Amino acid sequence: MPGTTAYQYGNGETATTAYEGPTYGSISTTLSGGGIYQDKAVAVAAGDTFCASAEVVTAGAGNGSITLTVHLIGGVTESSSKQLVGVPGNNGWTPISACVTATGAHTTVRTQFYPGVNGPAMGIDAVDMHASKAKNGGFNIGGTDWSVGTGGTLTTYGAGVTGNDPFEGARFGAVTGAPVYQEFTVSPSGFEDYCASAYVASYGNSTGAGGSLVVSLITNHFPFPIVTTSQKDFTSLPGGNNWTQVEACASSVKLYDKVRVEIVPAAGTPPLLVDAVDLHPVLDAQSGMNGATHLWNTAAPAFLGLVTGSAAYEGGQSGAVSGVGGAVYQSIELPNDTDVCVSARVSAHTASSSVTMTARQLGQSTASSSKGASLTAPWRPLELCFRLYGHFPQRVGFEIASGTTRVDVVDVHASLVTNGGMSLIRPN
Ligand SMILES: [Ca+2]
Ligand SMILES: [Ca+2]
Repeated sequence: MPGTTAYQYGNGETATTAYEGPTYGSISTTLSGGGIYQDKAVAVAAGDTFCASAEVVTAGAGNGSITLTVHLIGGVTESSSKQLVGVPGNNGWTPISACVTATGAHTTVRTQFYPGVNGPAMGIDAVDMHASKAKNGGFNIGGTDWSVGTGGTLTTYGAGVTGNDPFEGARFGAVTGAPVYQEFTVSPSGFEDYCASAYVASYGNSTGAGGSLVVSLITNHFPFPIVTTSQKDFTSLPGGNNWTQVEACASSVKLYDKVRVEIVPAAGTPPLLVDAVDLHPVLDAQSGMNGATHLWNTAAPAFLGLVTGSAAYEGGQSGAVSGVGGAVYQSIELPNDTDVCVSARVSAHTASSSVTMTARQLGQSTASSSKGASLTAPWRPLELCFRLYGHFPQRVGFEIASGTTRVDVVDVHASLVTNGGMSLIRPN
């Protein structure tokens, strides 16, 4: 865009290290509306939803600002944005995301970043954009597409009404009394995992809302359907604009007919606020590591166990990976020139641990992308994005550097953004 400067930086070239992989993007602008974007031709119908996310930082010292917008172009443009101000510098990488839902037809989805005009250069990495099955997941067009359980309420608000601003876009949802949910039929029959994420908060400036994000895979079976569920429970959420991201992934060993995503408010707590609900199928299996891990591979000397109860991030169990120098992975086979993003939650099971989440093409010594982390007890999200060349499987998983690390909600999915890792380097 006019007035915009864009670079790709490698590690060691600036005070900022790439969030993932060897390089990150850096942009600044002198003109309003300046920035970078990428268009993807998609036949968009009313109700279709797209979610974009990335990691951003002020490149070097300072506290810059940046806006991520998903535009639906062709016809009357529809957009949703998330602005961050006072973004930390150096290596204070911060997640950003937005979801847009079409109310009419469009031809193109545009993922765009606008740095603050005349502000410091902003770093961008791990850019992901994909279709979400959850329609109106941003509640930006009111309560459309959501069902409310008996005795429950769903109210949507814009900024400046309740003491909370939307996490993204124009509005957010407030849930009381019963679950709000969406259910859709999988055709002909699903055999994939589904992962969901959402941002949640407590109404007003109170602290204390709680509840669950639930993903269910439903098999029609007379007289009662078989429901395989995974859920992320949360309590004592902060209010104001302190939105918390939660994730859950469900796996089924049976073919299923329907998928449901639910936001369940806890009884006796303030209204539960929700925004940016994203639900999508994933390319890996046993993504939630809930009770079974036999589809995960181990490379010696790695060991994969399960931890339960409060040690798990969601769904009752998490994986626990150990064995320094080994790896726990799945082989993902994809068409040539596919863009893929991977996210997961990790936490130290021992007092501290370190692990590198890696995508590595079979036969290549250089990883397609990787994201290392030194961990203590709190759960941390990790993300990476890569572009697949050639027809060889990618090993996606965790390489173990020290201690035992808990892993959960391992979400491998195709992205509609090309080179989201900002490191378009072909393997040798
Ligand atoms: Ca919203
Ligand atoms: Ca789990």
